[in-house]
Amino acid sequence: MVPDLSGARLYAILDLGYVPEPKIEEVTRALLEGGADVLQLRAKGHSEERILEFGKRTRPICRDAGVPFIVNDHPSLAVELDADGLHLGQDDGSLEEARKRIGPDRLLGRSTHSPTQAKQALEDGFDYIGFGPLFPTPTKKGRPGIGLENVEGVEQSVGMKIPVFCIGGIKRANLEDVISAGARRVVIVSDLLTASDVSSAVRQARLQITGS
Ligand code: TZP
Ligand code: MG
Repeated sequence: MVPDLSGARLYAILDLGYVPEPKIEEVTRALLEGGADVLQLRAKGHSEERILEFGKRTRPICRDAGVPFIVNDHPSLAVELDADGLHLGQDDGSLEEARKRIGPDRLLGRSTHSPTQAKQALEDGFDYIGFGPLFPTPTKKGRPGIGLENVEGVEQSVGMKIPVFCIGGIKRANLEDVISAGARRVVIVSDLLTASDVSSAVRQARLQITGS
């Protein structure tokens, strides 16, 4: 059975662009202690061998905490690490191809950058989507922010069927605006990873999103 993300509100990404390698375990624990509902391992520019090593250090922490562990970009690593899911961008191949490689029991997520792509990902059969970047962000350079105008519409059309995680430039400082625009679930990367106290930053964001 594919893990259930219906209760997930805050999706954290362990992006190694922000986390020094010796701190991988510490930051992973802090994200989970603070209350992240999902954790993705994102290690752009590293070899599969290295990412496997990072995954072996983080996967057990997520398993112990009962938090779904998602691998970005690499189907073979998702299988090797026995991840709960795989996240794919628009250029990372089709759902069918990925499903064949990871089997029926892992989540498949897709990054989407417009309402059309969001609806397509739902039709294709993805289990959840990321929708953004809402605002320009150094974490994903070279992509314009798509703004808040379509958040409500995508929530209504797609979010009723599969989880929609708004992403990109979301910070505790603008979270209220994002939620007011209709977002129910968010991904926050740099604002959490660059906080002086990661777990309290997560706790604060969670409180803003869920009220608890
Ligand atoms: N996909 C769209 S925006 C983004 C990704 C991976 C990065 C979001 O990071 P941040 O630091 O929360 O803006
Ligand atoms: Mg990708």
